[in-house]
Amino acid sequence: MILETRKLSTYPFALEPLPFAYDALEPYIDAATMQIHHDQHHQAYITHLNAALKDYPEWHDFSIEELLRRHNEVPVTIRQTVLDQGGGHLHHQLFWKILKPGVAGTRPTGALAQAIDRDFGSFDAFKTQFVATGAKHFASGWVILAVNPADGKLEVLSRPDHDSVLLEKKTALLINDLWEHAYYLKYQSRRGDYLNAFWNVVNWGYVGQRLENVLAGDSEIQPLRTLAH
Ligand code: MN3
Repeated sequence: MILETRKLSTYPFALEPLPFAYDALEPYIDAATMQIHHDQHHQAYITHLNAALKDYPEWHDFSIEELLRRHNEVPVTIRQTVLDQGGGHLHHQLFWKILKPGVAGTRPTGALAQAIDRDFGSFDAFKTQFVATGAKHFASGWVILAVNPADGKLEVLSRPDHDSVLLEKKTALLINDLWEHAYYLKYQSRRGDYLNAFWNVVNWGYVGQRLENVLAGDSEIQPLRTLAH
């Protein structure tokens, strides 16, 4: 099982199945959006990423996190593709794990709840900031609850396109997709309604586990391997 997971995490990258049915997040996220978003948009990022890497076997045993963090070493001919399509793959892979049916009304617990109270004042204040940051973000991108592994501090930010906070040495704990493909079929221009509905489908257990992993020193910000070449 561990080997399978590791295999999925390097070239050729593969689309993992959704861990629930397309309609499982109704009425908050509709089935048609989930199917198109996962099967077509996420698959397209993976297809383009693999196509770009195909002729560069020296990069085939790197995880997507490593490829993004080392983008300045990736051949310039595929560098922007790795950032764009690879960032899209990384973000969507995380996004599907953050979503969960049947969790409306749940909230963070443990270390995550404490960190949110410490850095935002309260859970409600955090949610307000997350929604406001997502609502005012111009055009496509992501709204992100990030942690800085250096000091454990949480912050809410937004980034354009598929720009990953890994490049800023931070770890994304919770993300929401601000691209119109994520909400337009159901919400059209009402991005704020989509952002508020999101709270009904957040897997707080998984988000909390991500923070605990970072606090235990097991973050995606590992020291980079020394390259052979
Ligand atoms: Mn998307």
